[in-house]
Amino acid sequence: MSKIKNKSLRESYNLKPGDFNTERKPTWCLGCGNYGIWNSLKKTFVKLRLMPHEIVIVYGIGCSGNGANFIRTYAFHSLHGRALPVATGVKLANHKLNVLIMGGDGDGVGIGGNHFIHTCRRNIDMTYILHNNKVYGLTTGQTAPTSGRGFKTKSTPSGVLEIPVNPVSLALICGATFIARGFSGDTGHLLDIMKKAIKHKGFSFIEVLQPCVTFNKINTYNFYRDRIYKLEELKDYDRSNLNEAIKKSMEEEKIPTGIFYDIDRPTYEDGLKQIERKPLVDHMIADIDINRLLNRFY
Ligand SMILES: Cc1ncc(C[n+]2csc(CCOP(=O)(O)OP(=O)(O)O)c2C)c(N)n1
Ligand code: SF4
Repeated sequence: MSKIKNKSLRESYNLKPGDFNTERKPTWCLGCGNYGIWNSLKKTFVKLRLMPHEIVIVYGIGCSGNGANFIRTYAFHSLHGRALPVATGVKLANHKLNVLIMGGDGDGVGIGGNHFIHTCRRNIDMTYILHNNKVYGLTTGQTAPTSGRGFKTKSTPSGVLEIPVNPVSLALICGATFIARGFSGDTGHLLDIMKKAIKHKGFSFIEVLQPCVTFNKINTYNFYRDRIYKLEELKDYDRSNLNEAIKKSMEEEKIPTGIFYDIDRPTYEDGLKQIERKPLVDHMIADIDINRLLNRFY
């Protein structure tokens, strides 16, 4: 998280969650889990005393990506599956910004699965919020890589044959340094996770279980309420133990939520001499002979 510089200016603004609304009203279906995530995120910004101009959210393509129209920060509505590399570019251009990524499970662990693997191991200081509704919502209900075995959709009318991708397990074995799972039906708990994820120095990943009330009639609010428990309720759970975290992430009968893993490791930016003193965007480029550079590529 970027350092707060001008404290008095910040205090004089005293932002409320509603200040992060745009003039557009969300278009998500009534009851969609995206509303819970939207509310938690705006409250998180307020709790962390972040201002809209200090935040960039890079969105994937999907129902969650439409948040680009409803959250008042800098935003980049990228390509399907490509939000992570775009966010990486933003962060490296100006590492003083708080960079977040929001996208669906199809976007993040389907078409964008390759980027997910490499962003985890790179450990760039950004926060990825994966809206997992276990279906393709925006394109009206096809199977996603996270859909459960046997799940029937218009693209798999006889039921899914594969086992689903488990985003938390994947993030753990790929090297992300903060990994959590929240539920959009428990916005207080989600807010607490988001606050810690944004404050974490390194790549933080939150899988949010997000019911799609229109196209997924299996993974409903009640489905989750009957199965979810919080890792914080376990007395001896050690967030720095990778093996324990992997084991927990594989549980299926009951679904653990909360912070699975939280460790310190140098970030990608820490190793870049070029941005040691100031962000790339603050470097003078006036003296560079662009023609000489271009000629090298002819
Ligand atoms: C390269 C490319 N392939 C396919 C699509 C069509 N497409 C748009 S959104 C989407 C899937 C959305 O599912 P998910 O990422 O899980 O987000 P959700 O809508 O469920 O929030 C697909 C396949 C596209 N826009 N671009
Ligand atoms: S289709 Fe599903 S994910 Fe998309 S807005 Fe509607 S309920 Fe939400």
